[in-house]
Amino acid sequence: IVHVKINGIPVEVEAGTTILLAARKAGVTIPTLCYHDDLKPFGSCGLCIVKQEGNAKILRACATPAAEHMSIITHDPELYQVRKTILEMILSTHPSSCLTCIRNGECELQTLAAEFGIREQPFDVRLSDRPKDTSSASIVLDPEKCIKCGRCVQVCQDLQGVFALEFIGRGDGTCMAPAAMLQLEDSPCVRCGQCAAHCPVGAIYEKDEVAAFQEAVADPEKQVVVQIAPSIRVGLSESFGLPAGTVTTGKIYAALRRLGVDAVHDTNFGADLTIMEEGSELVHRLTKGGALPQFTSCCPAWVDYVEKYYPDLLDMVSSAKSPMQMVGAVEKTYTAEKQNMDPAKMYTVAIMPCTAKKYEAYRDESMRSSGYQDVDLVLTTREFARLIKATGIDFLHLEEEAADNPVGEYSGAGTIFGATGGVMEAAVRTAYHVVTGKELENVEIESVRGLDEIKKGTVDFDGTPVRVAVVHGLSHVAEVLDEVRAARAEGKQAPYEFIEVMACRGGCIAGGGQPYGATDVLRTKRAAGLYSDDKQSKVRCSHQNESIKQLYEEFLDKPLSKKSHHLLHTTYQE
Ligand code: HC1
Ligand code: SF4
Repeated sequence: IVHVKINGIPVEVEAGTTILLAARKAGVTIPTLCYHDDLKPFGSCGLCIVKQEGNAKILRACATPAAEHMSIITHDPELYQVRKTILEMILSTHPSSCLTCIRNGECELQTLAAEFGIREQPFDVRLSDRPKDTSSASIVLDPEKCIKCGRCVQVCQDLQGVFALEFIGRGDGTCMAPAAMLQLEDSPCVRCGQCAAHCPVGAIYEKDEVAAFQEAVADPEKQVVVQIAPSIRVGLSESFGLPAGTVTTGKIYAALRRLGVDAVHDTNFGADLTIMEEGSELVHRLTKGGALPQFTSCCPAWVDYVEKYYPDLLDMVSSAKSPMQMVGAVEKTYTAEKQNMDPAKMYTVAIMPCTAKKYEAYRDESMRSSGYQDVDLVLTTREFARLIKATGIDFLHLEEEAADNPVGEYSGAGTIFGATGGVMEAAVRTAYHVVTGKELENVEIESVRGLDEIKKGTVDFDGTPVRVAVVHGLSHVAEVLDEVRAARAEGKQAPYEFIEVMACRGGCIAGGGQPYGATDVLRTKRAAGLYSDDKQSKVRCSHQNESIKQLYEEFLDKPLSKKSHHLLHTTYQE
């Protein structure tokens, strides 16, 4: 423990805590642009400078540990002026197109410029002449807006271990781009969108497809059917000023109807269906043979990553499609048939917390298993929030509504898919039943919950131990994959039967398309929202979902049937 004073306010912090975090504890915010709780201090923006009483040295609060008896001054007229000049210099290489920027109203630079009362640009403006990179189906890179804070590079290299982005050039001409100035689409980018979620300005952002949604709804020839992902119900609330973790499922359904859609569905139904298929696949591999461990397959950035970096392990990835794609395929076949809709006129939309889902929907022929594009359009949570606001819907005061069945019914197991460990927990609830014929007494599997990077455990299936691992954040995924690869090279099985992988830290609740500002505090609150929703559900296991049972009885026959394989499974590309 060290004792410091921040502007005269005494605080105690653990040894090693930075001045920036000590100041937060004292209730003092020091401005920053490059700093982010998820990342190592980078020190590129210089805004967090502070003074130490009795010492002329200026310190960077983000990178300097608080030392015993330090007395820090965070704000005075001189620091104010230096910070203002830094901001003015940043603005001298930044366009003033705030009104037309995707981050208008949600930009960290804009907020600081407003707080510091910057009314003119005292320096000559020099803008980057590098063109926008629109090659990716998921994200857009706009070098003109880049403030060179380095967050995206750190996210991509350190959190995700992908190295799609790096610093290119020097001085004024520096920008963040793929090596050799490749286009994003030709780079190793796996479209996770974490760079966009961490960018403080509008230099990297989701591909905005709100207009396509509006056109579809206005088209009398189209029947618009919308599904919402598990983590939308807990993420969207923040865009409307509600506390993190607030679940707004019923209001989201109501908002969709106000937007004019023809049917409201839930990806959670697809999550239950995925569990039936993926769980049966696991049981098949365990009992009849097949590559083990089996990896989950619902996260498209993870699938992209394993295809690009570990193609030798692709046979271990479950062939089950993601819940989103399963829902799309079911909507254009079973639902169309049942509800007398013409699949050719159906326009299927998925609201997702994820930028990679935009790519997944178009990735290959297997995503057209209904005979049509199974999912026509993917909007991220942020796009969805803008759409609701632009349509003048008073979201906070909407009466809750229900989804349209059958693709609106789901179990609590489907809901928790959105948090790291949730797919594993859901799978165990059902696989236990498939293997033993019994129901789990306690369906809450605490060992796979929480933000530990790699969670391991053994589940007892009535005498048969099943070793599981859960990993999130692609750089940690690489650690597990290296272990699996090394075991295979020795002709052995790594010590797991089933591994859940999510590309983003925390899982989909902190996906690249969720509201800005995710930190571990927020991730924990968002996950808690999903777990409490599960706790309140009457049905908590996928195999107990009546609409799923009916789908098999009326249409698919059984998990892994020929029809299930055709509609609900896919193959991977080396
Ligand atoms: Fe996810 Fe999934 S949980 S991948 O994180 O399996 O995006 O929320 O929709 O498809 O169900 C995302 C979330 C989501 C799928 C499900
Ligand atoms: Fe890197 Fe993910 Fe951004 Fe691609 S989307 S550049 S992989 S952080």
